[in-house]
Amino acid sequence: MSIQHLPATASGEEVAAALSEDGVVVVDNLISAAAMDSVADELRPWIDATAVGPDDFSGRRTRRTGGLVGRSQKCRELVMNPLVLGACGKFLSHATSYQLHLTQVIAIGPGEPAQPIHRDQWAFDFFTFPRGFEVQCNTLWAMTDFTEENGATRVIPGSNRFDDKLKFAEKDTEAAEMTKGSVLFYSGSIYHGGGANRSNATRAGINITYNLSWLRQEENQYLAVPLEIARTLPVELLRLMGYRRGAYALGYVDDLRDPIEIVRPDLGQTGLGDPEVHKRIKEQSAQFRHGITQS
Ligand SMILES: O=C(O)CCC(=O)C(=O)O
Ligand SMILES: [Fe+2]
Repeated sequence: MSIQHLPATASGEEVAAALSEDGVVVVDNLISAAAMDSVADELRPWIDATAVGPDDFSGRRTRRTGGLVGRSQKCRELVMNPLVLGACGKFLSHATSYQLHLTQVIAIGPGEPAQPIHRDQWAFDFFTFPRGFEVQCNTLWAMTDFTEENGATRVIPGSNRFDDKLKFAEKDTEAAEMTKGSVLFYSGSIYHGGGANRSNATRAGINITYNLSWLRQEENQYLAVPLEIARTLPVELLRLMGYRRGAYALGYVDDLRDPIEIVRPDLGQTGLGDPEVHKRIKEQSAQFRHGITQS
């Protein structure tokens, strides 16, 4: 099976359908190479200041630079890209809401061996989620071209339906080759890993991932993005960062206040999350009441 490619004109539904089917899909040239170069210019000082990884999984010749919402205006636009949010909204629609899971430049330097093949959802303490129950929707934006030689992500299309905790080698996988400005979408359930970089240049991508709001975020957005910066961000982005209740009782502050009120006191009682989430929370509240009166 080979990796499907969709054009930038694809809809969120089409991306989500491909993800449900294969666990992986590339959207070609979602932004132009020139636009991606300007994102890279903004990130350069942060990447240059990042140390290489401490172990084989993070990569001893790989730099992982996070905190991108706080550090980069242009990355905020990638986080909020309408096609990405459309795809995540559909793919994770079984939950009350989803949230930003992590933001990270992954810059794989020359000579880095292949990363072990894994499922990203193993981050949740290796819990085995039911087959077909998706907890993550991931993007990896190509900052450089991704080629077999320079360490394009290795994936096993269709492995979203495999058993859990399997072991694979590089030969079982295929390279997700794509041009700068393209985006690799992949589920938390797909077996994959960063490729070996056998070239003499760095392969860089921006990993922006989203997960169900009832799970913990990999990157702590509340602490990674200083409150003074958070207060300047669009409300939709704040909600995505986790400043809202993730379900009826998740993430409230003191007297059942919605967390967005702490960042934006001006929103007061109107800040109860976006209307769709608020509707679902009200439904949950009714379910709780119903459950209690039945018992
Ligand atoms: O950089 C890549 O191509 C993928 C990295 C990855 O899968 C990870 O760090 O979890
Ligand atoms: Fe991964």
